[in-house]
Amino acid sequence: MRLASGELVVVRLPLVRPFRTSFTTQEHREAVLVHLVADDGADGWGECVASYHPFYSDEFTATVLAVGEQFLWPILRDAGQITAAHVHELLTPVRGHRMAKAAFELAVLDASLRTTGTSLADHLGGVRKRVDVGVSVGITDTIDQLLDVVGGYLDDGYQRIKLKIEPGFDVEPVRAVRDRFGPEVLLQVDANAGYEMGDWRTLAALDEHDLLLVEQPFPEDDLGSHAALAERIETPVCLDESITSAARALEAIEMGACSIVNIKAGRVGGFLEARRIHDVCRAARVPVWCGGMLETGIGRAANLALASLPGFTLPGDISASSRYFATDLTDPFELDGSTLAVPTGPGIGVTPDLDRLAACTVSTAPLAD
Ligand code: SMG
Ligand code: MG
Repeated sequence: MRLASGELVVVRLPLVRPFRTSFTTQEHREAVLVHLVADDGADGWGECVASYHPFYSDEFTATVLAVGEQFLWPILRDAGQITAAHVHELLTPVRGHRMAKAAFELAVLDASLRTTGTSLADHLGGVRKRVDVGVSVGITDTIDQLLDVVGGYLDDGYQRIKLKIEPGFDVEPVRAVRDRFGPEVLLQVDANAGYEMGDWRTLAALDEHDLLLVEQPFPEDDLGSHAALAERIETPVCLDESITSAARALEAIEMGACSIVNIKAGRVGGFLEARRIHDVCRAARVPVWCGGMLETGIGRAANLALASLPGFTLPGDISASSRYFATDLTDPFELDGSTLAVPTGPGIGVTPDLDRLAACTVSTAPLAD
């Protein structure tokens, strides 16, 4: 297809409760939506996972808008006939900005798959109609508050709980959740790089609580410390921020820095690179699961397609719409047990509700022909 025009729409949706991590507290989700239109009129949507701040990664709303308008859009517009498979390579001259690139690739995928009537899940090689999902629970002021929040999610049906941890909020909350809710709850923790190697004994103290994994304890460029930690603790080490490409995933696995990988298409530059990571991990018998970035229904639909691939054997951070927003941008995603349905319609299978989109829009920047 040949791209003719588009727009970058910044939306802001209040979260139903603030989400505190080791790096910041978020009260709303701000996202750049990439909307692209082909010369035959086909259009597609992609959601950029970047936040309004540069605390999880170096990308944020303003960088996505700038690189999108000034570099990514002109490259794709001027490339003539393209397919989604070309996007990653076409955008390679632009260094970094993987979240912005992923959103453009997703919009191209959505538009082109709508033309052929194929769902993203089928296109990627999905094998499941429903996927197991979990919920990521932010840091709370008190352990009692945490127990209330976790109890509410378990009542909702979630069977896998991820607790955000930071130094000073780790072993005690994990112990409290285990003691209150019992051994059958699938429990894991995410440190968002909040620790250093000197803290390894604290992380080792988590071993007795039978966790599925500990996610990204150390800074993203420090694979060596993750490998050293993995030698010293029993809980499997999972990487999130560190895994930026299939090559990096292979490197981390080969050096023993992780035995489980969190895949976020935005963090790795696109859904096709995410699939390559899935393939690399599957060949190495490393389980993967789909991470989340508080996406609206647009990004969540695409994540569900990714999570339907066979190597995604652990529940993803893909929760129901109600965990995030009073009203989502799309038809709401609703839990059935601890699962969500993989969209079956063409492309990502959802579109923004136009009234809701208008109500959430902060700015719109046209992408001209
Ligand atoms: O989308 O349910 C979700 C949130 C999952 O905890 C989650 N994501 O490091 O894995 C992670 C965090 C990053 C979120 S910061 C916006
Ligand atoms: Mg994480």
